[in-house]
Amino acid sequence: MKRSYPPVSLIGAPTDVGAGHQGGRLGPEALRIAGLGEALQARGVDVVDRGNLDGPRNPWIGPVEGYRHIDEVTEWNRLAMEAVYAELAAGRMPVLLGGDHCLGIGSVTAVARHCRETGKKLRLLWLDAHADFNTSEVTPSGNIHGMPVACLCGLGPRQLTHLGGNAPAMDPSAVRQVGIRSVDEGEKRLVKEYGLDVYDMRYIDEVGMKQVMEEALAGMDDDTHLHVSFDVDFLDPSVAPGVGTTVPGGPNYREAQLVMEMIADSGRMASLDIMELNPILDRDNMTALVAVDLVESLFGKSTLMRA
Ligand code: 4U7
Ligand code: MN
Ligand code: MN
Ligand code: MN
Repeated sequence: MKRSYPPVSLIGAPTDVGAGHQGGRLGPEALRIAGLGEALQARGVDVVDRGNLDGPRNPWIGPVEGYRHIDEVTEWNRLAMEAVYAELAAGRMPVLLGGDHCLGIGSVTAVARHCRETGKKLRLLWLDAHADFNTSEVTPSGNIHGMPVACLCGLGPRQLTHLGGNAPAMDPSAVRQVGIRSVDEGEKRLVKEYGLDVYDMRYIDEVGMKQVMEEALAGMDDDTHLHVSFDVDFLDPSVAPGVGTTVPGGPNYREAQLVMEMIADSGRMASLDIMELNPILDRDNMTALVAVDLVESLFGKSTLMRA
């Protein structure tokens, strides 16, 4: 089916304050150079590039009480939240270009507020090698890009769990995680305790990506706002080496395309993050180019001839 999409706003968030490698702050520019805006225009999408948010620089110091750069992380997320919320309120689809995945806190907090105000049901699809459900007590690194899902569900420092006001952004029951293959020991306990719906690589191997996506996208209706948070390390490092935290054994190019095509077919995606691209660790911008290919599929590009 040919769909029409709401107008899209690209928002660059050039920071790596939440990560353990520097270079993610170059991600938005690499995605632009790979032709993200033009690719969406070619799909018939009306695109405006809002440029980059301007937050604090990366102080590049170690963790303090289990968190690295928490004040800088908070400020970047406040900026991201405001920018994403403004686009949603204007009836546009925000596409947040990371930057590291700590920015998912601000992005999804804005989406949750928008859902509350419009009576929509939030569904969060987290495409990642990692569960990003660490806390200061269990994190092996102190890096806050390993904590955004926990913060969104109310587990974490108050300045991040309550970024949007007086309550956490969402309930764990709205989360679906696909591609997971690296979860730390203490994190695993929390993921189980909070009942996250995790489609890990073992399950993907056993039942196939088609069934996984049918399950992960099940139960949405006309009133569902689907937010896709795409951590590029979701992909197998052979197709996407340009990330700080590669984990072998991820979805290959074709499996990832199927994921995006099935999201497009659902017709529910209303906001998107593209996170964790690190051009310093990439080769010839190949990871950014793959990300752009996948985003084209998210907006309905498909080679399918049999439908
Ligand atoms: B990403 C890690 F220990 N779990 O917390 C941690 F393995 O946003 C990695 O998914 C987190 O890329 C990766 O530091 C965060 C580590
Ligand atoms: Mn992540
Ligand atoms: Mn990851
Ligand atoms: Mn990462």
